[in-house]
Amino acid sequence: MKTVAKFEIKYLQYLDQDGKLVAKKLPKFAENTKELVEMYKKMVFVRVFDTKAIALQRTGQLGTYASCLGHEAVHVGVGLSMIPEDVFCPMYREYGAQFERGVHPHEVLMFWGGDERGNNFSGPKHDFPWAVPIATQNHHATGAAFALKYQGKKAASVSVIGDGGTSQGDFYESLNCAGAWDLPSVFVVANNKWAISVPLEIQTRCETLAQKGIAGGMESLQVDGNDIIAMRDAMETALKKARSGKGPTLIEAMTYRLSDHTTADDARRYRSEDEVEENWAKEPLVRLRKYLESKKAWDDKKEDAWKAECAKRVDEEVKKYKAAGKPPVTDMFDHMFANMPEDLLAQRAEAEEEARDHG
Ligand SMILES: Cc1ncc(C[n+]2csc(CCOP(=O)(O)OP(=O)(O)O)c2C)c(N)n1
Repeated sequence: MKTVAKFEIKYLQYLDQDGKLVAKKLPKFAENTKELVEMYKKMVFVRVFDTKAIALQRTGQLGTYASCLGHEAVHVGVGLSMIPEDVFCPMYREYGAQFERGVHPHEVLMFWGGDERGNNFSGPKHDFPWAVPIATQNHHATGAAFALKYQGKKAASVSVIGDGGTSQGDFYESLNCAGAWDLPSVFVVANNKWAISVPLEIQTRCETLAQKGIAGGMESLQVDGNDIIAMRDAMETALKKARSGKGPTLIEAMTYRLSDHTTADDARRYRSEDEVEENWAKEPLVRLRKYLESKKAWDDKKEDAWKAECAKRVDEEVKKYKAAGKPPVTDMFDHMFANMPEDLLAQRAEAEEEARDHG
């Protein structure tokens, strides 16, 4: 039998878990230590925000919340690589990317507090809101990429999906269209090893999730998703390629969910403490911090001052969230249809009357 096709999946990493450089040469942006300090500070901000959001939920001040603990390098890396004209199609825990896109932390809190006005965020209005049905955002990204190409714009779409989401039909369909039509799209898979309680080993028999992109006919690679330098570098390269008409890319970002799936979950019921501990040693903030310390660009004093500044900023955002007040009850009807169907119009009127009479 002859072989008719072969493929390989490359793995990109610059910093190992001890903050040591493992590549011969850094990408240009990373030669500038000041730039790396800024990137580190952004990840710390996301972590401070995330910790506060969990505290708010635990004290009954927020609905269910999906933590991004451990994912910071993936999301900040994605956000830093995008231009305003690109279109972002997130799932539900990419706060680092969204903050970069101009979404305010209090808008994220509003969303998780059950207030849809949080989805009418301050970021680029062409970005998509959170997609809780897993994998639908990939269709949105493919559609947006088609529109960008059709309009002749030099911009691309970026979606993020989890490892579990890559088992969905929507995921394959969107890759197939993007590949067949050479669309300007970057598909990020945040492989955090768990889809709620389903571990990666029983999710798929594929050695990598990146190879699913090969089936869609696109260049695909794995990246150390806890190494923000690798993440940003891979994203910038893929986006440049997409914007110049050279087609889509799939990036599998290898990371780990250090938190529960959401605040409604208790991950201790299905995963070992040893596994979690092992992954704390690989988390994204520590390795960049170690690298920066080795360059004398960061120390405990700077860390404490920055964390205090982040806490202050986050507290201001929490105040804005609390000051937003209750949304009108009609909000749950008003954002889906340009022309609402008759039965929903009737339900809307009923809800309005109920709210008027009983508050
Ligand atoms: C279409 C659909 N099916 C099922 C669910 C329920 N659900 C919510 S999150 C989740 C697991 C997602 O895991 P993964 O894609 O790995 O992303 P992660 O949350 O780990 O980042 C499931 C099954 C959903 N939201 N949408």
